[in-house]
Amino acid sequence: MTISNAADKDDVLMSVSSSDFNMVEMHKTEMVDGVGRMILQERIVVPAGGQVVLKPGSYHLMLMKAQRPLKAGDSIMVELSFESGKQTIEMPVRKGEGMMMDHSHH
Ligand SMILES: [Cu+2]
Repeated sequence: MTISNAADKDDVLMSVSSSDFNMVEMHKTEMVDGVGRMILQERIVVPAGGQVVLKPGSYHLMLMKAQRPLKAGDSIMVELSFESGKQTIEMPVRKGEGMMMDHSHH
């Protein structure tokens, strides 16, 4: 997922929520001593005229505790709260997408 900011002023993604999940977090994977660690992000800055790419191994959204069983082909709604306003997007559920990582250090 790519978040673009066409404005001439930085925008900030401040929080993310979904009616389909009880817990949604913004993370960034960083290499710490050669090990990929997920760091909780309080906010993600989208620079003026720039973009932020959300993908495995970098910034990503962590959707946890689904409120209903989800399978490939379903879609979920995610609400992004930016400094400039809210935006709701629909995302498809895909199988085997993303990185399998151990969250036990959270
Ligand atoms: Cu994560």
